[in-house]
Amino acid sequence: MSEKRLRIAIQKSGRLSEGSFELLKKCGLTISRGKDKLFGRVRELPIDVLLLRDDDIPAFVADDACDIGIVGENVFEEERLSETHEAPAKEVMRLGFARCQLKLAAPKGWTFDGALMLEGKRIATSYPALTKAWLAREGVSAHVVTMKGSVEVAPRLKIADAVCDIVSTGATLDANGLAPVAMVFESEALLIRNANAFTSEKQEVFEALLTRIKGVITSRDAKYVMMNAPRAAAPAIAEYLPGADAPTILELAGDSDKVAIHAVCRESVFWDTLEELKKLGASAILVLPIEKMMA
Ligand code: PRT
Ligand code: ZN
Repeated sequence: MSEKRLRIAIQKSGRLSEGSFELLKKCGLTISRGKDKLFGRVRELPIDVLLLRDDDIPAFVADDACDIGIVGENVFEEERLSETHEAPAKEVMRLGFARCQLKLAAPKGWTFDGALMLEGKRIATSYPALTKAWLAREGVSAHVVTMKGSVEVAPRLKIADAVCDIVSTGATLDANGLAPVAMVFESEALLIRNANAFTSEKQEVFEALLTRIKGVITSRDAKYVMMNAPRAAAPAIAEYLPGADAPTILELAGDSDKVAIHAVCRESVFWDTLEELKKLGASAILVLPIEKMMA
């Protein structure tokens, strides 16, 4: 691999890969994959892509095999707490996808009345460092049983009394007779980087990529909102628009009492927002997606 090309590690297939590929695509990057499918080359910028298992990504980035990577915060933090690397990878930014929670869950029959109930109990998890850190914070001494997968079956097999596992919808816990009882860690996809300074060529590519990623993230929830309204209602409407800069207010042709209001809303615009705008006097409300945005 060329020393001049920035190397990014992303998950080959799994819950992070779709979001990672989509992010790179929205940054205007197309990846041509090699025959082995483990290596890809970006056409538009000097970037190479390594497709790995998510668990290997923090170490590949820490060891300089890759410059940057996209990984779940849960995996990143578990690796950081395990202190396996002298110079661990560093977080660059949160990416807002693959959101999930690491939760403590117990058999549904338990009446859980606080973390101290776990004193002396066995807790099965794939995240021993995060689980132990939480137990220490709660002042509880419990036995942590590390499992690579299928953590949710541990109580039924009498390997453990409770589990500490990733939850998204909660369906897996439910199907295994377990209920969440405490939140241990909240996670989303992170962009991480090697701790050492990049060469000037790589730094330039990194900054260009970062600007694009920031543009994608800020425009993701952003909407261009347009509506007509009585001139007198404009200040109240401008105040109400979620995360908007000062809106543009234009007089409507042939009606000096009515104005068109245009604004970029940086936060989600929900149906109840539209209903509220209507109550304030707005009509002909349009909400348009924004494809790209650069500050
Ligand atoms: O093969 P590879 O090692 O790369 O992938 P993997 O199987 O280890 O990981 P993968 O693809 O399942 O998850 C990658 C990352 O996605 C995780 O590290 C989290 O950061 C994030 N993520 C988001 C999730 C989930 N949502 C999720 N629901 N990771 C796992 N799950 C599992 C969970 O372990 C449990 O088995 O889904 C089940 C629970 O889902 P619900 O919806 O039933 O609650
Ligand atoms: Zn994995």
